[in-house]
Amino acid sequence: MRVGIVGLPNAGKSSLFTALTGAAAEAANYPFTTIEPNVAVVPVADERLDAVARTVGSSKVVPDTIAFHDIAGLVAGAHRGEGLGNQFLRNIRETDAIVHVVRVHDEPNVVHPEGSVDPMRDVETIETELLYADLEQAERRRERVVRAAKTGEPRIVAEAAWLDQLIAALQAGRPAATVPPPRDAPDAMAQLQPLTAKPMLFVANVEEGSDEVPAALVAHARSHGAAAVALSARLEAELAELEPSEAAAMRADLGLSESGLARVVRGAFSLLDLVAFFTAGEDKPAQSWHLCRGLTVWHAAGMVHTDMQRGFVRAEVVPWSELVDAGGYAGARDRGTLRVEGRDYVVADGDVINVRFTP
Ligand SMILES: Nc1nc2c(ncn2[C@@H]2O[C@H](COP(=O)(O)OP(=O)(O)OP(=O)(O)O)[C@@H](O)[C@H]2O)c(=O)[nH]1
Ligand SMILES: [Mg+2]
Repeated sequence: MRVGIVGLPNAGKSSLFTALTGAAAEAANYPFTTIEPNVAVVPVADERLDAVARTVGSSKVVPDTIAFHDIAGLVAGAHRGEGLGNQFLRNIRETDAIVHVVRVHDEPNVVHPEGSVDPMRDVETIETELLYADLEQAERRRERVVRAAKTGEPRIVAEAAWLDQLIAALQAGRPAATVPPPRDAPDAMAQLQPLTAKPMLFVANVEEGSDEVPAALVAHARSHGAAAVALSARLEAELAELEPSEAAAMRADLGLSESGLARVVRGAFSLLDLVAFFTAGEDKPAQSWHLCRGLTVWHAAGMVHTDMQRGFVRAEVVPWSELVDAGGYAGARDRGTLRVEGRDYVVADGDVINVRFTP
């Protein structure tokens, strides 16, 4: 899973990124600190995976990861070439979701590119730039598709008509997500990868010790099918440098219940409606994976290895808690909680899966 971080210069993107990695992405008090795309790969801790690994005697635990892409700040007018941000948007076209960092804290020492702190104005600025970036891309694509549509091929004709609709929507300020692709060209959206069709998680960068998302931002997120969490990016970046026990003590002092980062990771996952499944064997790694809800064990096999999908025969499936309860695969087989499933079985959250395949 890949996530792109967007926001105005100095909104706190690199601080959040630093917090996420515990590493030191450059975070400094002047706009455009980030001029190279930065990618942080964050493991998604899962206690269920740890329990499965212990039960079957796995050699090691390999949690699934989220890759966060930190890019330069966008400014109003980025689509006309203002600032540096626009050129970096293409680095996040291939991500699955967007984290939008909004400055809420009022620290006078941190320069604001617009001269004042106004979260909802800033949200609109960024969303407008995302719309323009999509519009530019859709127009470029339409030029090519219109030429190709002369052949009369139904798929291309349908895509051209869809692009007309999409362009009109973007011009009217509506996100690409509101224009579903046509039946004759179902992959048109996936090919274009518009930013405004991606699930969005707002991160309100609040003052230290607060964990409240401003009501207007909550309402905005809700009306756009997005989610919102609050944290102090600077505080989280500082806490990431401490020992976990020290960080927990400091969090308790500040009255913060949960790590802001746990909220970001959970928020990102809930946006995408994913289910976790596990693979594990004795003296083999125990691994977690994430798959869109509703997909089958055949899709799951393809995530683990293309050979497994190609040569798929059947899968042995057991819910993680049943496996732990039965003390291992043999016990689960005896109890009948380990089942044999065909390729159309829809994966459930927490399934432990062993694929049988012919290489
Ligand atoms: N008081 C306070 N300052 C913060 C917070 N988050 C970030 N800052 C400060 O704001 C400044 C800019 O933060 P960055 O994380 O570098 O901002 P950015 O969004 O990556 O900025 P660009 O890369 O220039 O687009 C730094 O001096 C941070 O220490 C916060 O939660 N509270
Ligand atoms: Mg930065």
